[in-house]
Amino acid sequence: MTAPVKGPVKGNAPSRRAFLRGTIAAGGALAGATMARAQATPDPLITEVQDWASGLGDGVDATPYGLPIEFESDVIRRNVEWLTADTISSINFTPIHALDGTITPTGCAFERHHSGAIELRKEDYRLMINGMVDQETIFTYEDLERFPRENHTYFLECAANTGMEWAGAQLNGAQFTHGMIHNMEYSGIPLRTLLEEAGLDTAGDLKDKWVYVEGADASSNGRSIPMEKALDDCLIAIKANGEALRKEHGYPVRLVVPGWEGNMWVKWIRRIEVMDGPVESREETSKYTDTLDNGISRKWTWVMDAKSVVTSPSPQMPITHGHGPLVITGMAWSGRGAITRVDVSKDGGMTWETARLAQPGEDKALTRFYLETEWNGEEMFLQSRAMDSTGYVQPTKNMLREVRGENSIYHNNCIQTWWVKPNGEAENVEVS
Ligand SMILES: Nc1nc2c(c(=O)[nH]1)N[C@H]1C(S)=C(S)[C@@H](COP(=O)(O)O)O[C@H]1N2
Ligand SMILES: [Mo]
Repeated sequence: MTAPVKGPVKGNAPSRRAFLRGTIAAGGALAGATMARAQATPDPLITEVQDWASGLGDGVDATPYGLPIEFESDVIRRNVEWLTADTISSINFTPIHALDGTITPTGCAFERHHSGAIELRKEDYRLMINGMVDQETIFTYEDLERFPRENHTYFLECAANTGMEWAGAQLNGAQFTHGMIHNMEYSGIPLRTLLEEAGLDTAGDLKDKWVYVEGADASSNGRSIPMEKALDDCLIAIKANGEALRKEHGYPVRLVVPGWEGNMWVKWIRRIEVMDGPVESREETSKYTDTLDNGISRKWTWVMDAKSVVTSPSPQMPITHGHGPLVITGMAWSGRGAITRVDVSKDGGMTWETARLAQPGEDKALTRFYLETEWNGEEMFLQSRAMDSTGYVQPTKNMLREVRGENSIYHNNCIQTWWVKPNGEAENVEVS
């Protein structure tokens, strides 16, 4: 068995040496067995010259733009066929169970569209700002590139993420229960800058003013955003993770609405109208609202509340190694601020241990957490519970149901439970 922890360990993690000592003490039989086996049958991977060391690799011209190596070909976006009638107005899911760190690799970042991913050349791109501005303005892509840019990392979560889990544990995998999320570094122009360019007096009285934003695709996906948010931190993004946006994420330009539900992040954004009220479009009335038990729907539920999930172990990431050191990991995020703490429970929420944040939580971005622990085949009901900089604590499913009833689809930020069995397999379950 190799060393369970490589490199320097920060924060409240056990030191590497303590960890190794623990391994030998607790998993002594296992470590001993591994060493004995190595002596009895020499490992050809160690004793023999392998193909990859005796031949030549690919030249630098073989892969002008790289994809993951074939051995990782199962780490892909997947959809759930029965969820939608067709793949045009549909969704797929980020393979969060297999990822680490916080940045979502663009090629496997989930997509959601209402009328398909369109192909729009930069040359054909136009962004119009109209309505209650001094100077109705049309920007080309090149125009946008001439404004000062900012870089920020934010998560985007579809309001429907975890939406199939309201009535009970449904989908057996973190990818499917929590994979309508991605976290990218955006380069873009503050929306405020462009509104000012169109002559909006941002120092004037903007109370009750809104912007209505829409995309160039057939669905247009129009949404109303209160002016305060529009001027606060919204970005007109032209790059994600350092490169041009992918077609499916809104090439060449998308709106970034930090911390707010994914539907507002209009892709292929073509128009921003300054108005003196909201439009009450389809996407903000019959969709993306939450109907309570009394039949009344909650509206303007823009902010994505604090949430977290253990990504490994999980149904798609069973424990396959032996007993002894186990790394439990997952991610946490909050649309209201930064993640300040994540607790992990192994007994369905009766007792909690504080996990180690890989980095201090960042504003409206994913935070990675780890709990380095020992596992000796005992059954676990694994949960994680996020806390954010406003003091908000992620609720249990039952707490959420008490307030929201069971009619909801959207905005389910409840604590998730994975039942980890003695054989290391995991299953999506509920605890009461
Ligand atoms: N123009 C346009 N923008 C859109 C959509 C769309 O269908 N058309 N879908 C929205 C929804 S519901 C979500 S969750 C996010 C998904 O962004 P992604 O495809 O980058 O994951 O885009 C939003 N922006
Ligand atoms: Mo969405």
